[in-house]
Amino acid sequence: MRINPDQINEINRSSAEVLEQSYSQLADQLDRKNIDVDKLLHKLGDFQVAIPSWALGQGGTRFGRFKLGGEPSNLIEKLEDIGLLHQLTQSANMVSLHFPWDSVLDYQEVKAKASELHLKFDAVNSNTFQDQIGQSHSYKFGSLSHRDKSVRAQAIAHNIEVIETGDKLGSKSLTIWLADGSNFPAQHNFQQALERTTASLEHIYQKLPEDWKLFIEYKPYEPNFYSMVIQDWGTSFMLANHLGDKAYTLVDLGHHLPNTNIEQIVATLMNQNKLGGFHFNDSKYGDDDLSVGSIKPYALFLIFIELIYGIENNKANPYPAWMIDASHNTKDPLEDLIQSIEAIKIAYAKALLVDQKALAQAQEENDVVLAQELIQDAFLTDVRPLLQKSRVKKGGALNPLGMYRQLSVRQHLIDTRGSGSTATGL
Ligand code: PSV
Ligand code: MN
Repeated sequence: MRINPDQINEINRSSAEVLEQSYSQLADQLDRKNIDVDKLLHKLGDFQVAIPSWALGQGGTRFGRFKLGGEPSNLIEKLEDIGLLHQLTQSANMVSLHFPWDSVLDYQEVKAKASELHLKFDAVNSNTFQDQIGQSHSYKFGSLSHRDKSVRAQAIAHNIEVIETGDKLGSKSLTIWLADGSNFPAQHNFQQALERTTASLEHIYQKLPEDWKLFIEYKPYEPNFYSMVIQDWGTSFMLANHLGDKAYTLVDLGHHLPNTNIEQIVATLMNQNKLGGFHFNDSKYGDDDLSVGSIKPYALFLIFIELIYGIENNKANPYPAWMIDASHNTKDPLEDLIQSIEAIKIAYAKALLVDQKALAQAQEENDVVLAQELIQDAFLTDVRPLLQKSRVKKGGALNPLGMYRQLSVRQHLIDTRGSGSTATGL
């Protein structure tokens, strides 16, 4: 489905007056604080986040999966859904593919569809956490860390194949989320599992094209519940350092134990020029279960303050590869992604409002109270008119979620794809 741009403009027009009022009020307020509003609009307009191809269908839990209807059942349809999201939000011009879920049968067709929708291919993801039909060896007891050399070889070969596929599509990075670990004490020899993983990663790294990056994701638990081989940012950082300049740590917000100070991890990694990738989500208890900003929007804002400081001051750290990575079984995934994009941009915009000079001064003077006031003043500013203005300027929807509903997009997708169509993914 494609929305006619005239239709977008027409719906926008019905709220244009209200937007002008709220926007000019906010612009005046920011002006008085000497904030360059045009610069802000540009930064917000430029911000793009990758959409994972596996987030377009209804998520499941180990207890089951509920029917959604109209899910994309092939890669072309997945691209079309992301194209729609991009049309509405103007902030989702990248797609992150996951293999073998996204088998590419015709590269030309896939590339042509992506360029028609103004989409680029971001990081590609390998999957050595599930067994595929016809696969010679099982990953039940691990993949890159497996005791058996032939299982490791199979997992290495899969990662290399993913690089080759991504290369043909124009991707420039591989993300490895390694699900290997152990479910029970004494199941693994920790040191040996880490040694085998390091050696496997070395093989993959050798095959990485010169202009590519390798992102190493970490996760404290799940699918293994006693230990994970790459359990935390320290392990990921150590591996990335060991492999070389093209290897980086990837921070997924949901992959921390409760109350972890993620903003400090971000700052440390950027200081070391090793923050490569970033997965957005939110969680109450664990992993990437909930929509971005639905639980801890203030924590996300604090994280963005560090990200912005790092982007501006640690030039040797690459610009992070942003992606949304959330999975739950209740919402329409497209609505969820619209909400997530909005939450990310709200946190980003608020963090951009922080008066960096005044903050540095307050820190210099150990003025703890003023430092807090400065960031909270930014956090408490309603930045939504800025987001709306920047979207409308780019041809997107003033209110993406409202427009999605007004145009009955899901019903349209159900009518064209059927109520039983299912997407591959988690
Ligand atoms: C599993 O936790 C996970 O959500 C990881 O964060 C990966 O990025 C994603 O799945 C895809 O493998
Ligand atoms: Mn992730």
